[in-house]
Amino acid sequence: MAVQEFSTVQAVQLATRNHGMPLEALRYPITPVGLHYLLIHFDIPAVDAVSWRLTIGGDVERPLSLSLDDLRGRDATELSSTMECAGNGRAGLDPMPASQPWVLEAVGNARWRGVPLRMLLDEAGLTERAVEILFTGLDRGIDGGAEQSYQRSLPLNEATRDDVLLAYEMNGAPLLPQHGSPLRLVVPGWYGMTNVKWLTAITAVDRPFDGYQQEQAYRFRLDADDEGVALTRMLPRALMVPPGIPEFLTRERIAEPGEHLLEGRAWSGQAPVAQVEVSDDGGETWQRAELAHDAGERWAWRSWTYRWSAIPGRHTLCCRTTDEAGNGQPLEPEWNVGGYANNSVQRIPVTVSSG
Ligand SMILES: Nc1nc2c(c(=O)[nH]1)N[C@H]1C(S)=C(S)[C@@H](COP(=O)(O)O)O[C@H]1N2
Ligand SMILES: [Mo]
Repeated sequence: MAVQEFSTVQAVQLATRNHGMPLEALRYPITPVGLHYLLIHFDIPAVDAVSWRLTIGGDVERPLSLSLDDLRGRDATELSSTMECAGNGRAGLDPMPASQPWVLEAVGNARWRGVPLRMLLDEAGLTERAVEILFTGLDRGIDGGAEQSYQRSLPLNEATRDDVLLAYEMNGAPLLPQHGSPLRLVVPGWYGMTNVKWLTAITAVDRPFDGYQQEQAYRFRLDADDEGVALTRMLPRALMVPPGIPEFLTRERIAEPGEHLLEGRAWSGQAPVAQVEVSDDGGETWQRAELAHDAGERWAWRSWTYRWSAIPGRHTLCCRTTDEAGNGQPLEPEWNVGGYANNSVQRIPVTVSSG
């Protein structure tokens, strides 16, 4: 995992397979599917949706094997949920940990439709022995030196929440191959890795799952010897649509003097968003932004706006959010081995022309 073993071409190879959401797409309340970010550790598996079955087994009274039509025949729930990769912000760490080189674009807000997981767990009947639910995807590969299927687990109290879905639709259409067709897990509020795609098996297990993606990856470790803590819910973050126009190669912003309506979105998996603030001097002074009245969907990002009077010169625009539990965003990131959970404030240098 040494930084020097990860070449520029390897970083570009990951970045082109796993695209981000261009930040101007923050303007859409629901991210169009093609603009939603993607993170695929291995290959997109070939799945025949007709012969595909989901098995529900392990420590259950009545194991189930369900086709897509069986699932579509159950009562459905639909909800909007913001999903963010735990590695979002990794490229802001120095040195950058060897992995998908996200700057800030590993996020999207989609409308998911599917069957509440809880309904199927009730049908199958968990036994007394069950302590966690394990989710297995059809994709296989090698990570951390070990061959594996992509697998993650959830403790029972999270797995049985009403809003945890087995989703077969994204934004009103069947899931696309890259987003987990025909069925994926959606766990609102948790970082992206929790939302297992290409589901093939759901297994009630009698001890905490210790697979690679649970116990090795996705832990916040300060150094290689640090046992660290497991990543779970998304930390708060606000992002803005970069104002003005970009220079092609550097993507540096040029804006006209005068009033600009800055707009963006904010979310937190810990508690509802309480406020958003904007700075145009690199974070020295902060002003309150206006939050839209769109708090109805708990797990969807909140829209915010701010009227910025741009005067000629160089400025660094920043935004940050605080949630109702008092969690905020630091000005500087904390380096960690995996490059996770860097929710330090977004900084956008803008040159305002003299008109
Ligand atoms: N089976 C499987 N599920 C997976 C992954 C994967 O590689 N394989 N990647 C996870 C990670 S790290 C993220 S951030 C989200 C990304 O979901 P998306 O590509 O639909 O945006 O899927 C998660 N589910
Ligand atoms: Mo991720």
